[in-house]
Amino acid sequence: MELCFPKEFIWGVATASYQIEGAYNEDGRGESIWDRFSKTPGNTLNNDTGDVACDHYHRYQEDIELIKSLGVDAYRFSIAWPRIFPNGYGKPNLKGLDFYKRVIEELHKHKLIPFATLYHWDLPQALQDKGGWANRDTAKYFSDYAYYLFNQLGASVSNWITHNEPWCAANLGYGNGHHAPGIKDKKQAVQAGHHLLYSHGLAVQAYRAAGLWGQIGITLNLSPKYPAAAEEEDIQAALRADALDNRWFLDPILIGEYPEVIWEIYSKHGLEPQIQADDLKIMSTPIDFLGINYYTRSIIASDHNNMFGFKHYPGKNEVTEMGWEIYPQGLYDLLIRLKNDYNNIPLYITENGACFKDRLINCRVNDQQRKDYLKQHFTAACKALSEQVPLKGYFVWSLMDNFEWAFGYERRFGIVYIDYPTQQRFLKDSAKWYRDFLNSKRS
Ligand code: IFM
Repeated sequence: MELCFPKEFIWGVATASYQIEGAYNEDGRGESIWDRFSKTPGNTLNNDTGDVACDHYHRYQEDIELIKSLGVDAYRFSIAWPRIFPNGYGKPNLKGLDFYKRVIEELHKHKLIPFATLYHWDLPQALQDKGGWANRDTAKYFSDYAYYLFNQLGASVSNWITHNEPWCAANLGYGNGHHAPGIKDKKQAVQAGHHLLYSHGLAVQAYRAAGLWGQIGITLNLSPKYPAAAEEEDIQAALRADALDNRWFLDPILIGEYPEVIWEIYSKHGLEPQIQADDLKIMSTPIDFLGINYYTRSIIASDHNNMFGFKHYPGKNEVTEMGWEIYPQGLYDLLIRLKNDYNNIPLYITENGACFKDRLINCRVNDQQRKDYLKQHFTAACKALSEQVPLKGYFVWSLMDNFEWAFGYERRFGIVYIDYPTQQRFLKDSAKWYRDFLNSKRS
């Protein structure tokens, strides 16, 4: 397998600010929507919050040493907007900025390449009080925040990701309310999705205006859709599901249009987003790469009781602790499809990994299933690479167990185990396997 990954291929691990940092009220950090949401009883499993999380804010040096010990090339992390602008805009908080300067400095000291995500869901609560992503002004505040960071950090960070999974930020945050800010309003969800993509375009333009030499892209959660049966109805249903979940985000960015089939359905129900003349042009400002978060596939059958005319079917394979079917072939299919449909855009897998019930026994976590999961997905990526897919790198989600949003700390995705009461870190067997895999490639 190792033979098919070129020498310059970038291997990494990924995390996100609210999931690991803790220090929720230190050094001038403002409140985020996730502070507010997780502190509202009943919103997260066991009412867990990110107040302490992995205490990475205080332990970042130890954590970066750990990352280095894995032998990876790069580290993907996110920047907490409310640490930089506690109210979303206005006067920057230099102590917050200084934290990320120190993280980046430490990464460079260890010869690790930083990949910085600007938005991984921790919107300043002050902006939510004005309507959050459903308010168009938030897009402008986002691009100002981005421009500030490009100027402050752009000389030492050359890989930028505007948004992580805008599908989730819009649909889970404003549609079904499972995520912060916990709003259940389909119309707001569609509008929020539009503003997220519009803010992405503005941020890419800001990056170009800053005259920097690095690369910028966006990360989407993508899940290929397969018809439940080889019948026309299910095939059409799967295409609609793909247009709704994947193309609704891919096409505006990479082609400059929304898929018509979904636009029509939204319009019929008065749900289409309000858009202004140049929005799609701005949203499709050329990017340097597309980030893909891949975890599973979907199986789709036709269902006329549903607004979009489809329903989900369970898969036949083993599932992870999240209930997500393990389907590495889906990663291969997705990579091939992105290459073909989107003009060879350079790709990074910015997240791939799995949640299992881990047990720490005598300082060891034997997570054979996670090892298998990673091995199978690496193999799928390898197969795609051998078919000329322009895949440039692969980040395992996650470096360490962390706050898994509405599922709190019960769901573990890390290759490093966190013993939360002591904050001790333990390499799981999957981390050792990943380290050995990387070492064998280099020897
Ligand atoms: O933990 C999340 C991450 O924040 C975004 N992508 C999916 C992961 C697992 O659910």
